[in-house]
Amino acid sequence: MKYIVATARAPFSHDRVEGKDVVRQNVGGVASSLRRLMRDREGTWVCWGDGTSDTNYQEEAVEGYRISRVILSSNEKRGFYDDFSNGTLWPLFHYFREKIKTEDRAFEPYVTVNRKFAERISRYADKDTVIWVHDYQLSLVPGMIRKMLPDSFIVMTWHIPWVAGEFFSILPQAKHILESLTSSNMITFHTDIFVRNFLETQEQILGSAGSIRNKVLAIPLGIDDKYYGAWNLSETRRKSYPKRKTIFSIDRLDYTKGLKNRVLAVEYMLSRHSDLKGKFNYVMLVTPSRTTVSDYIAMKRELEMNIGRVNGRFGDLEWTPIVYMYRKVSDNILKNHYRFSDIAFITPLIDGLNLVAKEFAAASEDGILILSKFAGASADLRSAILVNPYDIKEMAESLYGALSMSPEERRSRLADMKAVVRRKNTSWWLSRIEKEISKRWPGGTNKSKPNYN
Ligand code: GDG
Repeated sequence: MKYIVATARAPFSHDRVEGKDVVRQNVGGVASSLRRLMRDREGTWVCWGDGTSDTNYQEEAVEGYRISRVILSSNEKRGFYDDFSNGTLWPLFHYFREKIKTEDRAFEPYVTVNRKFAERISRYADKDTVIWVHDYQLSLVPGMIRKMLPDSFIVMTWHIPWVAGEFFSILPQAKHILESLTSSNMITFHTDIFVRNFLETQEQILGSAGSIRNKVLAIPLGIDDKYYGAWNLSETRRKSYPKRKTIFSIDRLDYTKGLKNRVLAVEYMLSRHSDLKGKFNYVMLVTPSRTTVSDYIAMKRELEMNIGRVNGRFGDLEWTPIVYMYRKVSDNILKNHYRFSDIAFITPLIDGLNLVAKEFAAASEDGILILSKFAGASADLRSAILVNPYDIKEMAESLYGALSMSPEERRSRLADMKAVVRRKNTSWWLSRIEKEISKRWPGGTNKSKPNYN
């Protein structure tokens, strides 16, 4: 089987820096899983060339596959990415009703860009190719391809939540998007809840859930457990890690991630337990994201104000409760935090999956995971301490309890989670998807299969 993979973001980009072209890697688990698939299979990865030098690298051969970059004008970028994908679809699919922008203006560039992707894909497709489209930015691509290449085999993987049908119908273009998605041969989500919501939406809007039931599947994305579990760090690094108990989190700066509520939970805990002063640090790493979208700029200001208040209220010359860092860090630094933190505090208000939770479970030496029950990953990580991210008191109490959890309970919870992330890892995810493709498209799977382990 050959693949054409389509994602909005590229696995890496080329930027012009001080007169030279430099490569910028894009962080994120989806990119690394797909890189692995493409390395094992010949094929093409169609993506948006968002680097300042990417016009010079529209087609590029890497590690045995081809990258084909779609170039967008600045107006197309604004309409497709900032306005419709991140200003309309992202808040819609995370239940942020008041943030959904429904002006029709942005839909046109979204259609144009989706068409550019579909045309590019059709240029490379042949009868042996699986076309694997990813995520909400490219929701119209399956429908467009179906018209251009009626016999093609299309898989759609949706990485964010799917909401209840009634909520989805807020979107003026709801029917259009749904018709496109259901023209895929297979659609995968990360959880059973999203599958149920999707089928119910289909029934409400198109009236035909029965006919697509067997092509909609929950196959949660896994992580590369060996990569996160492999330690190559000297004892000096360990010694340089804070002596106090450490609570850790890393998230893109996004209103879905529940950052402010976490700060409020730490504040609540400190206001009730004065004995905790000086005893821990909350290391809060926040990665810049969608920095040109206005909501994100305002949110950063609000978050920093809250962190400042808590540090001002409880900190002193010797102790800053919340150590806040707003930057992207290297994988090694991230793995170091995962390994040595006592507690990971991962409490999104809602999340399609949340790879960070799984990465922490794989890498941690002896840590505790406090996880939002509204993160898709909570369906797999049942041994985490599951919390409601809207309940500040409950979060504060869970944190307080975690700070004094017995070593036996800590180890047993972590061992359970490690077993899950090891079993349902990236290889498992790719094999499951490939197996489901084979069932539905026997003619297309006569080629030899790689072993992903
Ligand atoms: C979407 C869905 C779903 C982040 N900052 C740095 C860094 N990261 C890496 C993490 C992790 C990834 O980025 C973030 O993944 P998440 O799953 O936590 O969140 P989203 O970006 O919102 O992803 C989500 C996902 O798609 C996959 O389907 O799980 O629900 O919203 O891998 O490690 N990595 C490094 N430095 C950083 O500063 N090195």
